[in-house]
Amino acid sequence: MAKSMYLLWGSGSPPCWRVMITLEEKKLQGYKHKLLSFEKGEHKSQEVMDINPRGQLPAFKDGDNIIHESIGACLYLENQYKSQGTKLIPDSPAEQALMYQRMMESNTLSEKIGTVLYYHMLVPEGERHDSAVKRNRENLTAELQLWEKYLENVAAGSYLAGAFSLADVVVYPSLAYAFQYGLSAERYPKIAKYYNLLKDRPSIKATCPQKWFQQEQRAEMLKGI
Ligand SMILES: N[C@@H](CCC(=O)N[C@@H](CS)C(=O)NCC(=O)O)C(=O)O
Repeated sequence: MAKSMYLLWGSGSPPCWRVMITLEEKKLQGYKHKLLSFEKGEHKSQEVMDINPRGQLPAFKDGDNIIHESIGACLYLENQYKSQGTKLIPDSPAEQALMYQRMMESNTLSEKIGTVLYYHMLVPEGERHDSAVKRNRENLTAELQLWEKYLENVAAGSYLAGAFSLADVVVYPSLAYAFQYGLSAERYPKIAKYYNLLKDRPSIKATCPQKWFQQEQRAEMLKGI
């Protein structure tokens, strides 16, 4: 069954990582995949555009079924393979509600991390406005403080919505990405504890972006947030 699946992905991309973690958790190893280079613009290739007309990664399909949104792909895999591997959507209404809530809130988290990073990456230094830099950083700080609260009682087996779930699959890569870009573990001790509790989970370890190990130094764009 995994043989009918094809994932086009880029290393270091949190949305791609989500899908890969889900495939591991659902014991779907053996799926076909291709690593593409953002630097070389391979995400705009015809092969990607045929699956995802936005030219973004991940681009995923299962047979003729295309799901080119990472959260959609994670939900699809859990629903298609409910009884296989880890159960990623809890049964209890309270935990399920929390899981969906946190999972969808990850969109805001990713957007706020992206706003700070892309402003830095895309706007040349002399053209940056202090007011925009300040506002973007303040918005991200407020967002991270919220996640710090959400993770107040984090412990082994007690993650974003109780046991490990799709909420963690979806949120974890964005938080790991933030640390990769210099987020301070001292300022966000609960997020750091969460990061450390999950970093050696087999599905996460097996799929952790190789690109991050190749960098000489971590980037520092989120330092001081
Ligand atoms: N909402 C999409 C976002 C995908 C996305 O933004 N992918 C980035 C990599 S992290 C990308 O391909 N960027 C290249 C571009 O937008 O041209 C999802 O969750 O799958």
